[in-house]
Amino acid sequence: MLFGRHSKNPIRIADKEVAGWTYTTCGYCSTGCAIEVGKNARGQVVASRGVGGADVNRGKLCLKGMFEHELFDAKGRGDEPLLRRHLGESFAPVSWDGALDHMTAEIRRIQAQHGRDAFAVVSTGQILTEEFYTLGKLTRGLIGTNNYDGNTTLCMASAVSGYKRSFGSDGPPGCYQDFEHTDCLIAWGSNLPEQHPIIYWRLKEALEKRRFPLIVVDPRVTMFAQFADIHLPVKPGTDVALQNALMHVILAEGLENAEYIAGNTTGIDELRAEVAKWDPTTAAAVCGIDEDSIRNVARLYARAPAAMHIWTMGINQSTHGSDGVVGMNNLALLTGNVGKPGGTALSITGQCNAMGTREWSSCSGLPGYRALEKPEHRAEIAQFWNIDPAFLPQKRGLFQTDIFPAIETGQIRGLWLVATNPLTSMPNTARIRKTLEKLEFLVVQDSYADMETNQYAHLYLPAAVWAEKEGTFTNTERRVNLVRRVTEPRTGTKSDLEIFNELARRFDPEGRVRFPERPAEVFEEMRELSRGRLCDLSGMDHDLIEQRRGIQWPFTRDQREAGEMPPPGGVRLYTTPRSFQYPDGCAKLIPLPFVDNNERPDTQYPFWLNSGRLVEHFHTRTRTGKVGNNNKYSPIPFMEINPDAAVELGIRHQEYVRCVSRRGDALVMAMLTQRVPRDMVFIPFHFFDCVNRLTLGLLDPHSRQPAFKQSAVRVERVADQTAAARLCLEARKY
Ligand SMILES: Nc1nc2c(c(=O)[nH]1)N[C@H]1C(S)=C(S)[C@@H](COP(=O)(O)OP(=O)(O)OC[C@H]3O[C@@H](n4cnc5c(=O)[nH]c(N)nc54)[C@H](O)[C@@H]3O)O[C@H]1N2
Ligand SMILES: Nc1nc2c(c(=O)[nH]1)N[C@H]1C(S)=C(S)[C@@H](COP(=O)(O)OP(=O)(O)OC[C@H]3O[C@@H](n4cnc5c(=O)[nH]c(N)nc54)[C@H](O)[C@@H]3O)O[C@H]1N2
Ligand code: SF4
Ligand SMILES: [Mo]
Repeated sequence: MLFGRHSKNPIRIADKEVAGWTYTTCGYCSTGCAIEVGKNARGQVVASRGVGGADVNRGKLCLKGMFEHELFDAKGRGDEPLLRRHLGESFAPVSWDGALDHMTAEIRRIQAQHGRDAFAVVSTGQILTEEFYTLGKLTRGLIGTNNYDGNTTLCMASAVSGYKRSFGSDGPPGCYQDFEHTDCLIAWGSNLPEQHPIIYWRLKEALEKRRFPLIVVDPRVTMFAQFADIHLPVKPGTDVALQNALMHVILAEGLENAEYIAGNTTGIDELRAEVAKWDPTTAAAVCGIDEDSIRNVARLYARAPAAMHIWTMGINQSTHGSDGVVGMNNLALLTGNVGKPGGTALSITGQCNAMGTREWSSCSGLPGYRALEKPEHRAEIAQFWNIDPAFLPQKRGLFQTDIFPAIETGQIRGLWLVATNPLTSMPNTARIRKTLEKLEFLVVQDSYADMETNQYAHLYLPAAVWAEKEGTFTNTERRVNLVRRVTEPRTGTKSDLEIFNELARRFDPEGRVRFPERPAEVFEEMRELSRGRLCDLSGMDHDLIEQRRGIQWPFTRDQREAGEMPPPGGVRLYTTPRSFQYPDGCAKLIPLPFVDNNERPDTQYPFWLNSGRLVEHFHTRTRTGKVGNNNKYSPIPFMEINPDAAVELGIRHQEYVRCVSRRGDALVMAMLTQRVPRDMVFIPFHFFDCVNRLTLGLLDPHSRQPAFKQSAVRVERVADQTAAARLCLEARKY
């Protein structure tokens, strides 16, 4: 195929000779793009393309989706289970039966010697919902440990906690179609163009049809901030102060929706008393946003016929993460902006299936948004699974960020990691190393054997990846999408579902608890359990989901039987009066006193350390680090630093520097850019032994999510640039 000039140096794209395309769903971020993967006549996977008829992406894909087919055969895939008795030894191959027998025996030994909860499980937001559900049944129903959580504690825990506190349940109430209806959008701590490029494209399309104010709250001048009508460069970790001031103006100027508040909420008097303290002058001194801007934004937001918030990690990853979510919910409730077209508080989810794990994994509760704390929920699930209800714990156990400290103290002796790489993704990784060394038994179940945490594993289980498997993902707007199997699992690997099922047979040889083998059958169990719940998907099945290119929940059996087909986009929650999940149907307005507890810059460590992502890479690069076209853009660790700060330190563009915090140091290349203020550096977290050697990761009191975006560092120029370049090149790994 030829592009551009046809005579001189035309751009030539090789014909991939695709013989057939298979429909599936992208496995990177939570946007939920429908993707088709092409195979040639020899059965080799050769191409990816967007699906035109899918409401989410309408034929588009971002840089990651476009090359996703390359990851099946990427370097570093595991080919066989590996075992070693002691960490000092090298791994030896072991059969699947040998591996799973050994794992069962070790779990039983640890539980017998130290109690059931001494074995912990940490999973992910990146496997299929059917796999989450099955892992939950195995962990809660057969293994019986309460120390079971997911990497979502690093990611969406604050959103979950904030939704639960405000609305009585998790579940993002809005959808992408809200962009088409809103009259004002505030985006908090989200770099949408890079992290959710296709949601951003949906927003841009809506803006091209109909102008409305776009307000971006982010201490960095991201591409999103540059594109905004108003950029509020908030001081790190102070969003709650800004939210309180916005509420102060709304209430002081009588811009609230009194009728909605009276009919649908409780707690207005307590909220009023707290926000009375947050006049714009007081708040400006804390959050760094001038009082005129605060008033202007409050009026724009409250006077808009429909107004919405979106947010991502700039809010969640903070010591006030859960409060920041409640703050947006408060603003939405005060102005009656919940459950109406264009009026919502929509958390932009992170991982492809972070929603699936929230709904079905049993990590923080029981399937279908049920709570361990409620006896009737425990009884329902126990009966459905055919287990003794007394076997289930009566309250949730430790969060991921508390499981690691419990390993330090010897309370937890064994750990099973499913699709997560804490040695790169947790804060303060020097501490994580020491923690992992203490484990008597660590199992790593991952599609790639070269992921860093495997350095500390006793047993490695090679899992099939993405569309080598079949099942569903739920995206940001509660849309259940189907991942169809495109290609067989790589030789030597097993799907995560199969691994869970084989373990279940070992823990329950009589087959007392049912563990269906086919993903579609697992989905049928979830369908039954979802009936009457907020996340009701009882009207769906795999084929219908594929046919409709994804279906948003709720979609009930009654709707299906009545012949009511789900609309392509635009299903919302809490659309009728008093339909919140608290017993009285009202949402809670919650006062948010502000506590300033971050590690702040001082004379010794004069910079804020901010961290996050780049469009071309996904997380710890086990996938994008090996895809040529993605890795080319940023193959080595770097840091954004303001040119004025760099001049003072004698640092030139692209020189290597050492970044030092109270925890450790990291070598990075300095990129001089006005994107960061003078007192801040930003380091992407994709690189091993890099930014998370520096981070403190103080925890949010409600969600236990770490404040990855607020630590203090100093920056030193490295004298020997050649040696530094060599070290950085070595560290790039791929
Ligand atoms: N390309 C790509 N896309 C991804 C991912 C990826 O790794 N790569 N990961 C996916 C996942 S799991 C997630 S969770 C999402 C994350 O998506 P985002 O949250 O959009 O990405 P981040 O870069 O982590 O952080 C967003 C912004 O928060 C800002 N921020 C820092 N501190 C504050 C603060 O105190 N207040 C405010 N208001 N903002 C602040 C940062 O400057 C940054 O620009 O992306 C998903 N999409
Ligand atoms: N400093 C800093 N740190 C951060 C963040 C930040 O903004 N700043 N963000 C945090 C956030 S939001 C997140 S979500 C976490 C992510 O942190 P992690 O979850 O630890 O990072 P990933 O690289 O996504 O790890 C997922 C692993 O799953 C494997 N995998 C992929 N698909 C499959 C599969 O189908 N089966 C199996 N068994 N394995 C599979 C991948 O190879 C990879 O090793 O990082 C957190 N850490
Ligand atoms: S936006 Fe997200 S879901 Fe869509 S192609 Fe890119 S990574 Fe995949
Ligand atoms: Mo995330």
